[in-house]
Amino acid sequence: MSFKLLARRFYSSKIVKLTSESYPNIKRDSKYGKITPQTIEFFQNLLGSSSTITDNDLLSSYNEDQMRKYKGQSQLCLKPKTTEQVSQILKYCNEFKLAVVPQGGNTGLVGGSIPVFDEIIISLSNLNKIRSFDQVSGILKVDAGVVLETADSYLAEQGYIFPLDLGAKGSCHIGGNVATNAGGLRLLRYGSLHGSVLGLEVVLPDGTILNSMNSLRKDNTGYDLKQLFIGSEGTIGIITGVSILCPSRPKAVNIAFLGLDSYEAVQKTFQRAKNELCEILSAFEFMDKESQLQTLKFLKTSHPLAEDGEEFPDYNFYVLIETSGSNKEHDDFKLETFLESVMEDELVLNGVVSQDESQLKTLWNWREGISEASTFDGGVYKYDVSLPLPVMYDLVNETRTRLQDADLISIDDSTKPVVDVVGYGHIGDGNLHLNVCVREYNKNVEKVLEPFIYKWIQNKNGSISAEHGLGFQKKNYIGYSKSEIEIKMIKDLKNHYDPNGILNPYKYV
Ligand code: FAD
Ligand code: 2HG
Ligand code: ZN
Repeated sequence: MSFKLLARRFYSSKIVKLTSESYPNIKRDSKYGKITPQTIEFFQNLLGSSSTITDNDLLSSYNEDQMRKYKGQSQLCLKPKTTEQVSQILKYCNEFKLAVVPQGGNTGLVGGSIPVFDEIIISLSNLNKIRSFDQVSGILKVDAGVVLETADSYLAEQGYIFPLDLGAKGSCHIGGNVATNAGGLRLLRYGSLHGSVLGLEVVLPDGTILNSMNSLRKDNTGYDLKQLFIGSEGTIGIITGVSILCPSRPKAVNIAFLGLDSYEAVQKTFQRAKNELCEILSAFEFMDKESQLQTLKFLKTSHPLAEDGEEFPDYNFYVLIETSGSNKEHDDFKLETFLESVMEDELVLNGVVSQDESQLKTLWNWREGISEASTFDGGVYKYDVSLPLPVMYDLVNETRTRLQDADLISIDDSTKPVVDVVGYGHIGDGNLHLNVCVREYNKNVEKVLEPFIYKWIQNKNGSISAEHGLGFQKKNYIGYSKSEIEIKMIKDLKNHYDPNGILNPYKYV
């Protein structure tokens, strides 16, 4: 059910441009120090040579994001193994005003984990131990660098599940998930990390270790400080440990993959699913036809709803419904009754239901694979937005029309930079993923899309980031979703805890 990021085999062979070349208005801030032979020596003594990476070939994968959109010029990547080492690193960097970028699994989609200039990369991948698990309460304590899938497999053995799942789970870190407040595929069931994270261990920019690895569900003693770091995208502290409440693993899981005619029908089916599936509904994801066609190029197998002899079915929208419960017979009956009724009412035109674990995975692939498939032609402009459901899909249509008006889009004509516009997402959370698939990154395309999309969202009282964060991509656009007073409070907090601005500069704060 997850995609370990592959060796970039789907991407164009074009060389990735440096972020500083793509965005020449951003200049390196001269207040930051530069690394010297003494700096390297200090870190080699602290961490050992194998955890102090200076070789350019080895650095390249840390300097580039997986969309091949952002590229930094860091000359140094540090891989601490303990919280104390993270503390020593930040203490030193703060003293010499050396800018740093925390990096988890580097699966982020807004350029937050990539240096813009020569910032030092602090990779958490060696801080990767499961610290403890309590069988009674379901509380898991881990180092920040534990890969999400590793934690979930560990929990599966204990009869528990990690309360977050996403397509990048084979690579992303729990620390990175918390730093981005990742939403994922089952937020509908398990809620946001703001609710399930019970405690954090964080190293502040001056090296202070803040330890609040609580096991308490309830603690009303003043400000809930951990919340500040959930979704802070590495701008105010480095998360080194996470304590999180995990639910019991459902024993019965079903997937239905459905074909529908209109976005209207998608919304009505969602409403019906909530009412009729109630407590067993654990995911409700929607996909448009274009997203499935893009995924077809990537997965290269026939679509689950294709009839014999067909490669691809003819529906405008698709929905994936997951049910999770404890009694298979009960859940099967409930899902069947639901499907019969929505088909009778002609909301759903066709559908398949998984019969075993392998079919379940195949069906999820057609949803989880879209993100990576969208980069198939060379690159992608990604927008991850919260909008009121009734107008959500209008944004996809209007973006496509705008690109057509600018004569920038064609599936068949390879001289046009844009291949297609695809829309999909977590409809249960009011979260649309709008992906503009391009043959190569192109400033004319970017100008047509931005700030148009952000303004559109603001007019509809939406959010310009539902779950991926602001990072580098949306650094200039925070004002479309936050008020001046909110932005001032964010800056005040940043300046208070990071007066030298060493943590993740040039990003959204
Ligand atoms: P990175 O990409 O390494 O970093 C992300 C940000 O967090 C950066 O700003 C970085 O500086 C900071 N950071 C990382 N680790 C730490 C730390 N320990 N302390 C402080 N700051 C840190 N996101 C969703 O919300 N929902 C999805 O469904 C979803 N699906 C995805 C599917 C695919 C195929 C891909 C490629 C990405 C997806 N994402 C999704 C986006 C991404 O946000 C998540 O993959 C994940 O939360 C990022 O974790 P990471 O460890 O890779 O962090
Ligand atoms: C998803 O839901 C992820 O698949 C990624 O959040 C979305 O790549 C994207 O735009
Ligand atoms: Zn998502």
